[in-house]
Amino acid sequence: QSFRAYIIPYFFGWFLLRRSAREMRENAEDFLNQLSNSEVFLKEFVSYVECQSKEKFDLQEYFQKRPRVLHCTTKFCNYGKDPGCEAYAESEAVEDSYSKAFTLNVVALFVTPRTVGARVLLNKHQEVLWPKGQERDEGEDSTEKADLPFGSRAHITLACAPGVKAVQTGLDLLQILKLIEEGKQPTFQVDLQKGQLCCYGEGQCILNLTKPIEVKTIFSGFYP
Ligand code: 2AM
Repeated sequence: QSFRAYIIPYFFGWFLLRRSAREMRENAEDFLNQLSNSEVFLKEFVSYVECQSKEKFDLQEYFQKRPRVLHCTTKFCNYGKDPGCEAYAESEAVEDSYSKAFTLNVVALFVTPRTVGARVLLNKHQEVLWPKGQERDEGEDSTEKADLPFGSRAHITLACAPGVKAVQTGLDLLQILKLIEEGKQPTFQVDLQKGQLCCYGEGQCILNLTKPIEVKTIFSGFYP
């Protein structure tokens, strides 16, 4: 039996520093407030959510479940139970980057009836920490479909609907990006303060920011 001198974390990722986390939360709040003021958005969105009273639907209340520590997951390990964790943990990229500072670029905010997230565009220094296979299409006929570009799934979960697990945020982002890649045109668009919101049906919308948001982070492991 080989001896390992470290414990594999629950997950690896970039963790937002306090000031960046505060800015990101303010941006998320602002995003939801603006969506709440858009009749065209709400009208469609409400028809895809489960709530008691559609008339009294409140977006901020609906998305109450928010992560305590904002982060961009690179590798989910479940303390070593997930495949490929040991190789990832021992990789040169992880060893070199552990506890180092990174500035991530948030290029879009997105919302679906399940999750709210921020899309992160990785640069080449950050891509070395991104595991392979995260962009795999897990749909029925996935063998025939090409994966989305490497790193497409990178995101920060900002909020989830009741009963929805955080892992859903990345899958929701992939689904939106897939629709865009397939050439689907938005069913409607809304001009918001920070850019144009493009909606692709079933309450899935993405706001491409005219000015990306830079967030300061530390790459580390998370051990709750
Ligand atoms: P997230 O990255 O979309 O927020 C702890 O659960 C963290 O690991 C969360 O941040 C969560 O989602 C992420 N996570 C959980 N299960 C995962 C999986 N199977 N693949 C990738 N990330 C996962």
